[in-house]
Amino acid sequence: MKDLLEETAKSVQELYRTSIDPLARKFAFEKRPVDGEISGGPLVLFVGNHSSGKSTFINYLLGEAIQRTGMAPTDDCFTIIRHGRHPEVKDGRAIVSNPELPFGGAAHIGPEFLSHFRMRLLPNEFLRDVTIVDTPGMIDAAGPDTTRGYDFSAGVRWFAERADLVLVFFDPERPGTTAETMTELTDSLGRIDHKLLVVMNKMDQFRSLRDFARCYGTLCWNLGKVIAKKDMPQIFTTFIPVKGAAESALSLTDFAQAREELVQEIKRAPVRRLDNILTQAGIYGRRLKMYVRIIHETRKNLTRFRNRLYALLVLILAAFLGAGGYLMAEESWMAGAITAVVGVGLAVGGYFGARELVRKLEKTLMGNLDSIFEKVYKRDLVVGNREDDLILLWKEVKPAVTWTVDNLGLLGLLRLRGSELARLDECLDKQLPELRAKLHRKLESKPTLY
Ligand SMILES: Nc1nc2c(ncn2[C@@H]2O[C@H](COP(=O)(O)OP(=O)(O)O)[C@@H](O)[C@H]2O)c(=O)[nH]1
Ligand SMILES: [Mg+2]
Repeated sequence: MKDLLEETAKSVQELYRTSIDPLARKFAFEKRPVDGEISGGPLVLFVGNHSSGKSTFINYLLGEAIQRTGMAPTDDCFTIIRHGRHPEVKDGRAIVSNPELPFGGAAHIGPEFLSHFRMRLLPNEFLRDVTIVDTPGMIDAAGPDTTRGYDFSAGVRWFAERADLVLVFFDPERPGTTAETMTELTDSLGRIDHKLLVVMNKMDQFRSLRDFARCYGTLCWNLGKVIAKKDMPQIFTTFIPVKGAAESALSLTDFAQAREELVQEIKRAPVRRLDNILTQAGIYGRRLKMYVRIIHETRKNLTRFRNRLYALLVLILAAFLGAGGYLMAEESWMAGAITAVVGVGLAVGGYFGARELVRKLEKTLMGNLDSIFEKVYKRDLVVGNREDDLILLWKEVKPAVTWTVDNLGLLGLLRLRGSELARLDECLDKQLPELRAKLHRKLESKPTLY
């Protein structure tokens, strides 16, 4: 599996380098995942409100009491739990400054975050294939983050974007907090639903089946409010046997079974990782494509207008110079010279006027980006059923377009060449799908991995 992951990561890095990076650089597009992140290995993120049982579940997975657990918010750290030959704890600063680890990007979340960030290396077999991230409770973050002293949401988002599996934990006492927790996750991401698994934990605490049904209903209702897609994420109803817990009123066999299924899902993280490396490259590539197409179209409108203005000025200048020359030769030297000078004056004044007009048009065009998007994607919006996808993508791409143009100006960007777009298309429509097909063929020949 490790070999397959390395091989895929290498192929994808190569695709980035040949077909994606040159265009992204040319158009100052946002940074792609760095090579270390691509080859970083499977990551499973645990989120949810405090005391929903995240740390207890992690200890259960590892078969040893690694993380502190308890009813009070016991832990306010993001903890990466990773395989290492000797037990060791590293602090945030050491983690982000180590180029061999794929977590350097977390430095951007800020120094306060780093003081709530640590890594535990453990010689635990389970961690050979999966790295786990435990997080502090989420619910306390529903309001503005004044009490924590660091940007908790940014931390969760950063990890959620990179994770291959995001487990969202809830417990029966707080099914109503689902909406806040999910909003926090989905709002700024939108694209993580494929890796979300919802875990309704502490099933052993229900007093009756009615109690359970009510709670499950509340959870689904809240999920429905925040998940736009038709398909619900999978919900695992489970519990972890803890010492001293009261005897359960419900039969627990099924819930124990669900726990084993959940463990299997976590063990499959490497397979998800493979898929995600490709998906991530595809999403980045599609975003880049939309971004350059919109910039290209907007820039084309502007340069066409500018060129026409300049052509008009040249015409005016030529007409005056011509008339001046004619007057000089045929009528009077003075009249000819005056006409030529007026012509040059008009052209110079016109040039500055034209520059102002071009600037104004750039502003207008940038204010009308939505209609430019509709024009460029007219066909795709009408035919095929990709409309929602495209509009969602545009929502993400638009701020990037605005940011670049605000900073560099449309005319400060170079022209998009057909061959560059063709190369990107080839990567998105041919090379990436081929890589995926090849991968699935290889995985099918190793059914134990599924
Ligand atoms: N009865 C019961 N208690 C649990 C279960 N999972 C966790 N707990 C207890 O709930 C408390 C909070 O768990 P913890 O793992 O610290 O929650 P975290 O804040 O989400 O990491 C601890 O006292 C655990 O023993 C469960 O499934 N059933
Ligand atoms: Mg915990």
